[in-house]
Amino acid sequence: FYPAVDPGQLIEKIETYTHGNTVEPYRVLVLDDSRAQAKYMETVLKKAGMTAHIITDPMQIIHALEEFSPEIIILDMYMPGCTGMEIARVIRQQDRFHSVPIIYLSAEEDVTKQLHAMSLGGDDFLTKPIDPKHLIATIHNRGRRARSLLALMIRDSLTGLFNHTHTLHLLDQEIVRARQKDQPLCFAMIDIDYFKKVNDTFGHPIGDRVLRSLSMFLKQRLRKTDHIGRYGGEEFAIILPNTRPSDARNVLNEIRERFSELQQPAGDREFNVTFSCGIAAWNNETSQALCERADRALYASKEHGRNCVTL
Ligand code: GH3
Ligand code: MG
Ligand code: MG
Ligand code: MG
Repeated sequence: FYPAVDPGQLIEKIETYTHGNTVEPYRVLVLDDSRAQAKYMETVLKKAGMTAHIITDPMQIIHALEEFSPEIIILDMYMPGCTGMEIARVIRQQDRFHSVPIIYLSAEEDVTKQLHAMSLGGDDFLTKPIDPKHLIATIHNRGRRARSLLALMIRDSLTGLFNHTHTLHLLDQEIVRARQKDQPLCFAMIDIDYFKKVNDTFGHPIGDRVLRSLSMFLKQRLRKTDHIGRYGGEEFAIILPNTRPSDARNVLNEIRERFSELQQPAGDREFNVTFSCGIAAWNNETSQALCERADRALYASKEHGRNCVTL
């Protein structure tokens, strides 16, 4: 029933398929009520250099999504008590997994039924017994597209920084990490001063260029481990993991000063732009509470006359 896998041969095939390029292993979640089938899938996926997570009980799906955060999901069509399509619907209800590729797996050979299953939230349909090469090729195709789509979805197109939603997602992740590792964590909010005036005086395209200039500036001056997001129009958010409050304040003050000295070109004229900043050090609170405190600190900087950092 289960075709024998020759690991050596399989890996050779996969290397040809991926042109020897090393890709970050795809995280694949498999749900199949047959333990033997699930184990077999696990073997195939691992031999192909993927990270597999196997579940046999449909009730575990929500927990598995949370814990494993899969990039691709393989679902058995028929399980006791529920169908793969029902599970797909549950998966699709989660914002984060709204467009994760779902591959159905079944002995179902009726094409009409296959197409019906695909219309209900699936992306591919593979029939059992599975051809490992076909399975791996399908995962690679779906995975590559999913990753490039995701890369677009998490970024802001003007600046290339992380967008609002992803910045908050990263903040939640960093809070978990700070708690686990018992490390300090700082969150900073930046808002450009009198930006409306920049637009009014020099025009919107020049305003856009200032936003890109500040983005570049932040990227150059912050560490690789810091996360920079465009929080709103002319607001930026910075997550500084493993950073003490006084260090965060020093770094941002330095950046603030250097940026204010930067000459912004506008045709044959030049002008200067400043920003205000508010920092909050994580205090075992929720990300929302942390953001609110950073926002209040930013407001205090504005009240204080702008072009300054408040901790
Ligand atoms: P303050 O010092 O109090 O922050 O004053 P401000 O003028 O910066 O604040 P306000 O929030 O009143 O104005 C923000 C302006 O930012 C208004 C909006 O037109 C402009 N803006 C927001 N997004 C963009 C964008 O993507 N491009 C450009 N060019 N301007 C933007
Ligand atoms: Mg089954
Ligand atoms: Mg603003
Ligand atoms: Mg502003």
